[in-house]
Amino acid sequence: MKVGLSTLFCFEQLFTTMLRYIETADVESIELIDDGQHAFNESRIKTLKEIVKKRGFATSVHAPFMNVNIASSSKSVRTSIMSRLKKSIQYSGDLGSRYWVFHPGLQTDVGQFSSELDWKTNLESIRELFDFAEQFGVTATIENGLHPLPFLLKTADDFLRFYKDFGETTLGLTLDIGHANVNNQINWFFEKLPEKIVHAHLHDNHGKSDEHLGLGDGNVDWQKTVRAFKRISFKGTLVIESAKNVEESIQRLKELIARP
Ligand SMILES: [Mn+2]
Repeated sequence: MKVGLSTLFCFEQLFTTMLRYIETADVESIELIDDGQHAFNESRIKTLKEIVKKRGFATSVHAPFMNVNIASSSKSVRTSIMSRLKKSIQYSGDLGSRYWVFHPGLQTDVGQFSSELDWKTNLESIRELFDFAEQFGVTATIENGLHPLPFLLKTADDFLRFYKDFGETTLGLTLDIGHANVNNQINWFFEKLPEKIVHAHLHDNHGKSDEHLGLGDGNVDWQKTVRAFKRISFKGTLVIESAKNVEESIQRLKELIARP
């Protein structure tokens, strides 16, 4: 199990400020966000590659997510979203990132009349992204969304239905513990989908909203959660995705991993 850090905690700051943070981060892996002020371009990828090489980091990339709905029922909107996401996949390939993490689609206004259309569009987009990523040597992985946002995939049962409809696949799940906590789903994901979990986002909350707190600042039982990752023989990266108390969270996680 590797310890990683998401740049979400400095997402509001300049790209150059983010670079300074990752140059000194005490982790094995960095998750970069291809959105907002940190959105990738060719020269930024070049700079990132130099830092990644110097520090010996493994990397993953968080796909653009602001105003992104892969289940959009508008053909032109969906085309534009998919082309932006594919560009992100190409950059991730250039960067040499193992995983490219993306959000499931959202129920649209049409969903209340025809929920199957949203579900079907979501499946089609996921297949397209997963296949596209494979061509660039990147593994796309889908993250569990959370209530009250109208994500089509939130609970372990949503994912069971999804995998049944999607068919035989190596598409893995990025288990977001904070999101799962809001939906009371942490145990269910470990119980129902242990072999699908390939990557993870760790942050805390009080079970009501997506607070992205430091580990131990909400009500997630981290000792139990880290034990659950050990129990399923998780081989991936536990990425700290807290917006604050990042240093403390890294140290806490390292201690929990070292505990027998
Ligand atoms: Mn997340």
